[in-house]
Amino acid sequence: MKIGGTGRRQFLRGGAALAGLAASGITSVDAQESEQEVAEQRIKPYGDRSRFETSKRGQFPGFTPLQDSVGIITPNPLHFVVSHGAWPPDIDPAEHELMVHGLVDRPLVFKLDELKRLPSVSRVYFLQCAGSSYVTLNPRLNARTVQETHGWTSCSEWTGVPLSVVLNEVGVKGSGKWLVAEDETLKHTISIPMEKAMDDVLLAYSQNGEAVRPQNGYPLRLLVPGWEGVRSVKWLRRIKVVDQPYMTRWEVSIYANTKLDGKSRWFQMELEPNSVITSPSGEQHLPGKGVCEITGLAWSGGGAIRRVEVSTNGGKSWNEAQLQEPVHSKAHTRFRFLWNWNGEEAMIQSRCMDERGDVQPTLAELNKIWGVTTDYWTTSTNRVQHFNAVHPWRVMRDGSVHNAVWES
Ligand SMILES: Nc1nc2c(c(=O)[nH]1)N[C@H]1C(S)=C(S)[C@@H](COP(=O)(O)O)O[C@H]1N2
Ligand SMILES: [Mo]
Repeated sequence: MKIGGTGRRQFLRGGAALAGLAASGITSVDAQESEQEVAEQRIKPYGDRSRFETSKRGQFPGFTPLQDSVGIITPNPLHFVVSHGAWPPDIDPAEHELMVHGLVDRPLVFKLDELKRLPSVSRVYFLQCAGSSYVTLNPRLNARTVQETHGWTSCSEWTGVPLSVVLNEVGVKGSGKWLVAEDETLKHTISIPMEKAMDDVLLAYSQNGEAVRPQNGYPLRLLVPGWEGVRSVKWLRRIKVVDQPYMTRWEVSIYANTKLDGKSRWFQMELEPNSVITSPSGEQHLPGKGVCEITGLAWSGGGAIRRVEVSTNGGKSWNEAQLQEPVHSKAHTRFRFLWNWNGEEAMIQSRCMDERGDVQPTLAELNKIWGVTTDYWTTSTNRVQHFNAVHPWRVMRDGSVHNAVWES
């Protein structure tokens, strides 16, 4: 017997017609076909979440809903997004190229496929916008939830080629001390010192086991671990090795901190130790007194988190929290502390220390470091970056939780 066509559909149709299965009481062709469809509906070739799950990024400015976070990995559809006025370009990976040139021995253009043939690594790293506290710091914006106070930080397992592999391939000349990275939209260029480029920077094409998503830089982005997010250029298309930083738009404007004397601090690359309690957090509600798990995230551009402490009395005393293992360097670190709430008003907060011994400051300590008063953060007309003060939440007797950052 000859069965027409090669597809499964034709096979079923041909086979059934010849055998007369329907007549013999065996499942009919149509039934078999719809079973196939039903199976696809059940399994879903590309899965989606339950209709009861509604966690989402803030509409603008794309904050990760940290209050819903568990563990350390941010789901890709909830990774925060900061794109300066740019729509994600619609890049065909088969067409995409990365040019590496400038002060090098052999300028090269890599197709994406060629990059993927080079040795790759996978690493868990956080990504955070240095302006993460932009909303926290602006009382007019009245940030209430941890999504609004800290939502410009996320954490993923990134896969890609170490930038050092590609730089060694092109051969950096002795005079090549910096590089300038440029994106496909031509709206975002940034300078990165050679030392960091050769250390742990990735040319990342994958995030949490799938291709980096368009909003986050598809098909190729830089991932500059532990440094302010602005350095991690999305939709990367060109790297030029140069002899000095290029003072590009973003590094000398909003990603600089203007101090009280009118001078700006530029190139504040590394992100300081930071942590926040994600649950219970602003606008959440404790069901009643008794056992309550306090949990949150800690991270530092200086390396691995060594210790996190939780206070439930406004910083008068501190308790050591448990860290989720393994602790990755320059990654979100989940901490947990079991609290027995007595039903009275309480101020809860966390602070962390990284492997260098750097400790997250309280607001008062941060003010001292900067030589400012709290007014500087709240009324400054200049955007202020790198705010990493200990963040308190106030728990009321009715179980409601409120942002208390300006009370501390
Ligand atoms: N091409 C391009 N790259 C970019 C940006 C951008 O606007 N365009 N924004 C930068 C900033 S300020 C941050 S904080 C991070 C945010 O990365 P994400 O949107 O994947 O979270 O990307 C950086 N890379
Ligand atoms: Mo940013």
